[in-house]
Amino acid sequence: MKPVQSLAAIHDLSGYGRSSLSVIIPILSTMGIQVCSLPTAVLSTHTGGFEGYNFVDLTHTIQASLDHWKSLDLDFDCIYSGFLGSPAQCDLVKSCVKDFKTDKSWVVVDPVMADNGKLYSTMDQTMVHKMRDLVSYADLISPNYTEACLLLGKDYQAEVTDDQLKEDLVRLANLGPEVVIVTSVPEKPKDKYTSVVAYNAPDQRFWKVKCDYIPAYFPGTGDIFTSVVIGSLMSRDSLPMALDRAVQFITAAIRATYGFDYDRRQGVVLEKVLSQLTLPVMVGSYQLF
Ligand code: PXL
Repeated sequence: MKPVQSLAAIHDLSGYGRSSLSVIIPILSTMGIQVCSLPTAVLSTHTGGFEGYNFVDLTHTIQASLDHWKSLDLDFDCIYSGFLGSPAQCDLVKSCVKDFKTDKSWVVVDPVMADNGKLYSTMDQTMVHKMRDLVSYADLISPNYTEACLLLGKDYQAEVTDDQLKEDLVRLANLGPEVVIVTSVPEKPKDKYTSVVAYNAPDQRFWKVKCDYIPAYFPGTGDIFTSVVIGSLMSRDSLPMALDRAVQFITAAIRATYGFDYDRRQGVVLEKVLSQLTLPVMVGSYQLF
């Protein structure tokens, strides 16, 4: 028996600015899960607001790493992909799923492509198209609302009703995943609330966790959110409990950061709140909707 559960993390490594592997590894390690990294790209900084970043696409290295892992007869309890360095990497993620997924593994695809209605600078429509195919291999996906609209081929809307959201969640689940979580959903009034919604296709239940909107954008919060959800589900929390834990953690991280006079491109001050992940989750605020 393995002493701890293991996870293959297919994400970039950004040197400066807390995102992707720089937050995924500490979060999941703190939650008792071994992270095995398959870097998709190496960047000097993430792409969220820094000019002139150095971007090294690692597409050509991935198959050889997968082959080596295969020769070691590895398997993973979770395969988790995020920021990909090229559209071709979607096929490499599929190959990783084929070779390393067991009956009990979870496949999580966070289709990192865009936020606030805009594609990130390294992303294009080919990536959107390939990502739409990749999500059909996932058990769980966690797009933000902008990415959800891209996957569904619709324009980003700054306002959305609950009925429209439910329709979007079901359409996303119809692409393949059992569980769909959508973050950064606009709520009214816009400058006061935001929410996370989820749909669990097997029992057809819709969940919502409403959160206070803090008027500051911090890159990397999507990676933090999905990592906490994964750690929580792998520790056998229910889906709404995992959502609550992740929302509470993100809220704590943003609150711990917001008070500093600080360059927000660095992301949230994860180091100040990481230990909260070892505490039991507080009474939640999730609801069916
Ligand atoms: O947090 C998502 C993310 C991951 N990796 C890189 C990014 C971003 C978002 O901007 O630029 C390199």
